[in-house]
Amino acid sequence: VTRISYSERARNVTHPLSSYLLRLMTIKKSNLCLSADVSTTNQLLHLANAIGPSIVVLKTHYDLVNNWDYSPTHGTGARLARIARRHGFLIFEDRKFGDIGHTVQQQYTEGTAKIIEWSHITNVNMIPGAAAVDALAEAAVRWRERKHYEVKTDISAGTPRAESMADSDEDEDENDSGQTRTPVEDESSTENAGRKASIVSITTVSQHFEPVNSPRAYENFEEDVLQGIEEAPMERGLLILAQMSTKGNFMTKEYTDACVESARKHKGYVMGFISQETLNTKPGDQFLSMTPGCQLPPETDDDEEGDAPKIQGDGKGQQYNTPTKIVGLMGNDIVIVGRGIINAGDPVKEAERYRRCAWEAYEKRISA
Ligand code: UP6
Repeated sequence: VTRISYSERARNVTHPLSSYLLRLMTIKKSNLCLSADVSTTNQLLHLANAIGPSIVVLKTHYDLVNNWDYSPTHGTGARLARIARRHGFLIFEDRKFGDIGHTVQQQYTEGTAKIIEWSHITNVNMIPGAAAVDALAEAAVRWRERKHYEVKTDISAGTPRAESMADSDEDEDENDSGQTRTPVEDESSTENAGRKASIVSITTVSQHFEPVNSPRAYENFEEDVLQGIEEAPMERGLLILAQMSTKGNFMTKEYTDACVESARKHKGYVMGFISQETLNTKPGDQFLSMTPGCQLPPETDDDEEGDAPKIQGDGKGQQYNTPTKIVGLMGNDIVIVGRGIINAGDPVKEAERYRRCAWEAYEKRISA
């Protein structure tokens, strides 16, 4: 269990997206990922907008959404990407690829969903072997090269950036939370120079950024925080499904060790693991561990963590631990919470309760 702070790790980690995420965590004081397992586009975008300030990662299962819109510029993925940029969080499509290398490459970059276009992070179930990781890494490099080329040609053509999910349209209906929000950057009107000038560096802002302790404090979220968050680097990252939260799963220690070996081979692409414990065992390992299977007992009057008995599982194989155990004891970096937040009476308030608990567990860990 590491006692090194997220900000220090951000300075040392090789993967640009891991570094960005660790800085985001420091600025937003959040190590919370929302698992947005809902069945309509509206529900998904509404949740993303409402809970965006509390989270650093939003996890999707795009194939749970009945009316997922596949349009590369106006579809669900593109709109989600805009909300992510606005609130400062990364998107993680929990695709759990698990096939031969050639097939996973196509599933990642082609087909209906074109996951690589809108999702910063995805994951792989390495049961078919490490070749699936090699293949996804190769696909990501090819994609990155193509994007790089597109941006260069687009800049010379006079527009500030080119992403498949161009931000300049007037489509604002993801604001169906009822709140009107100003986009962080009006990309349609800025030139590169203007854009750069409007982005305060993360270090500058983290120096004067006050801790956010209540939902109220988020009222000026955009002004106080978002101006300090640069856009996510145009890189893609992978998490390897090294351990599962489910009862009786077949992920042996031998399998988990092989996942770590594969991650070490692809430090520029693999950000870390979906796991139940930190898997940084060798000096120099800088992987993130993101952990599902997290619920808090219902809140009682005087105790946030709840005096109520621990929630054990969902009766369908899922097993739960509290943020305190996941982050404090097992040394994981990010807790992944789905139904614990989504099914609460007030999901926004509940997300804040999870954020506070997981963040306190982290603060205790690094100061122990
Ligand atoms: N998930 C797990 N356990 C794993 C890997 N992934 O629960 O080992 C995913 C599920 C779901 C989310 O696919 O999207 O994390 C957990 O949701 P919950 O908090 O509602 O149980």
